[in-house]
Amino acid sequence: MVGRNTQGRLVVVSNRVALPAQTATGGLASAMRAALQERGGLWFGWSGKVVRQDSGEVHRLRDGMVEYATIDLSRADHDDFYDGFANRTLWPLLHYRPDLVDYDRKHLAGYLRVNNLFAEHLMSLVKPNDIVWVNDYHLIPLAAMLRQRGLRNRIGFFLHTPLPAAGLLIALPRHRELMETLAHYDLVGLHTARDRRALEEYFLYEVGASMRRDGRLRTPEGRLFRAEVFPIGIDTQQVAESARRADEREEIHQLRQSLEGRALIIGVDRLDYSKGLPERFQAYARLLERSPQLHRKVSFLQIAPPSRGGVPEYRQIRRELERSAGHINGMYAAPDWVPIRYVNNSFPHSLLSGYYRAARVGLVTPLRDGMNLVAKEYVASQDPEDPGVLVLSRFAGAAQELTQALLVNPADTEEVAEALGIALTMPLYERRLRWRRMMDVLEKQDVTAWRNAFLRRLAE
Ligand code: GDG
Repeated sequence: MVGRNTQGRLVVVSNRVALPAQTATGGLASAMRAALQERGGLWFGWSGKVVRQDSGEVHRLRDGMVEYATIDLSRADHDDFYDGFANRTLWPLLHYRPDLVDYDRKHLAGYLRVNNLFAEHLMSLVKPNDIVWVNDYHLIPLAAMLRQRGLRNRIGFFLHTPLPAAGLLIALPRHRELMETLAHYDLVGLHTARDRRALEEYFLYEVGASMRRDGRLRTPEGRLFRAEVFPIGIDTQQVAESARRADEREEIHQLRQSLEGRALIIGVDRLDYSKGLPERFQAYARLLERSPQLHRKVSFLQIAPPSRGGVPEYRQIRRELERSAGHINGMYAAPDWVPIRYVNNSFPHSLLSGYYRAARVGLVTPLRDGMNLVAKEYVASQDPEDPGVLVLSRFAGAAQELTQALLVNPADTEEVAEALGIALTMPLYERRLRWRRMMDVLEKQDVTAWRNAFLRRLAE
């Protein structure tokens, strides 16, 4: 437990808030919920609702020691801030896709407007001793706006996406106005050493900051802040337990039955171009092309719940994948065998872990990913006696920790197809060995360790 009662409350700020009645999807939501339940505090963010006329009202809800405060967004704010600058400008930039960056001053204005709105509300919600933890690329300038209004509290920031090298960041028009605001935080957390180096390089060479002996960066204006690596983890024990229990469920029986002894390869991703899905489908097709002996012996299940449907690039990738899955099935399917099962639904976590456990191979091949929790969930869900094999992109933050996975370059179709072949035939003793090493890492660096490490550092 971190410093309960020694400081004020924890105030978590993120674009989306997981309210008590909602199932917390993803690691961020469950990590924050656990932290707040442990020490009490406040979670502030967008309600998820878009309204015609923003009433300025804060919706408040209390659940034990945790208070939730959310605001609605007007249509214009939502479109410019969320669909616009956050998801059409920053997301592609941070995922090394300058070709997809759509820059529009109107969107930037909306982004700043919503950050100002957040700051405005927070000023009346935050108490003097509270510690404030801001999350993700939607809210980069928030600390600067809070400082401008006189807030002196500890404020930390965690970036859940990768951070590309300075050479790429400068492609963003007016990048300094945005990036420099990071110096208003006391602590900036990133997933990997590469991301931290990118941040340091940017501040040293673009901003003209210097590195102090105590490891803090000092901007030319004299602002001091710290950037450190905190790789996010999962609730390892809970995922393992839920996978064990899922084995009893009807849905898992049905899946196993439908496989008729075939080896299952599984992929689970938000439908997002950063996840490398078209390349993954191609690699699977290449596997079938070069290994006729595998026909009818494998099945690839790709679960891909749609996300950010308001952004054109996401609608396009959805169409592209439908075509590709149809094409591959058309080429290879037999009356009694469908090579790709492509599912656009989302499933409760309790079921997902059962699906992971039923799969001989976890195929996680993002082109870029801050961490990738699916890779970790896949490993934690395995049966220790008969674990599956993880095929993992080198460009996921998780590859820094899960070095016993079969690491691949997702753009190299041949390499991914080869790794799939190796995974499908890997002997049991090697599978166990690799799995144990990865599980050791996941047990030690779980989500509680991540959160405590960040908060401890921020409180120092
Ligand atoms: C961002 C960063 C970073 C997926 N499908 C379903 C479902 N999921 C859950 C997974 C997992 C989570 O969503 C996805 O997390 P990832 O880490 O894989 O990816 P992003 O959503 O892009 O997350 C990423 C993360 O933030 C945390 O810092 O690792 O790099 O991009 O937990 O299980 N959950 C449910 N049904 C689904 O169908 N319930």
